[in-house]
Amino acid sequence: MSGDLVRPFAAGIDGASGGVDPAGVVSERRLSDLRGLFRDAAALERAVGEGDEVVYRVVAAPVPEVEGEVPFSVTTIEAGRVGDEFYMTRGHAHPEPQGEVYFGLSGRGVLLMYDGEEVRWVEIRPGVAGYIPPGWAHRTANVGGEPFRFLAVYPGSAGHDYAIVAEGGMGARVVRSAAGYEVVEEPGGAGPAVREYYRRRKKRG
Ligand code: PAN
Ligand code: ZN
Repeated sequence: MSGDLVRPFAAGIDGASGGVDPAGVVSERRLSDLRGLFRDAAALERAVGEGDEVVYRVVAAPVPEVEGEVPFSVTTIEAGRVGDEFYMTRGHAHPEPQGEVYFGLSGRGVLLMYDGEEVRWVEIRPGVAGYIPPGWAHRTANVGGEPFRFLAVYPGSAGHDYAIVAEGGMGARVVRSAAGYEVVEEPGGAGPAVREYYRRRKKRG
């Protein structure tokens, strides 16, 4: 494995376009990829029918997701809503309880974190770093009127578990309000199985 470690390099990070140069894997998520995640399923289906636009794009640097490496990527979330809920990422937990750092590049977003019991969130703007401790599932939402972009840096052995968020939720939703946005907790959203999942992983961390 260690023989495959990448050679030293520098990458250009373009906060205005979300580009990474050189780039590795680029992935896009459309509205239809986010079925089941927004509260207003009917509004989501209408939007899928009206063009199924790209909600976010992740451009990764060419660093493999293996132990010892430290992959990094830039996420761009477009501005928009499904019903009252802001465009957001699918959200995941790292099955190996590993931390992660987000760094705001452009626009304004909310980094939502959930350990199965407690919801925490921080606002990310250009120049602000958000810290995700081991054992906290995470999702970001664009709460502004322009694309929200951030750099993510995480251990290569962290892994990504999407099912646990798809099934158990994030304990809260980021929705429009008179003040702009608010984070609304959803008590009882996660069943005991989900709480146990996070509790177990947090201990291992
Ligand atoms: C980020 C996320 C990225 C997209 O790089 O993977 O923002 O979100 P989803 O992976 O939830 O679709 C990260 O947290 N990596 O670990
Ligand atoms: Zn992550």
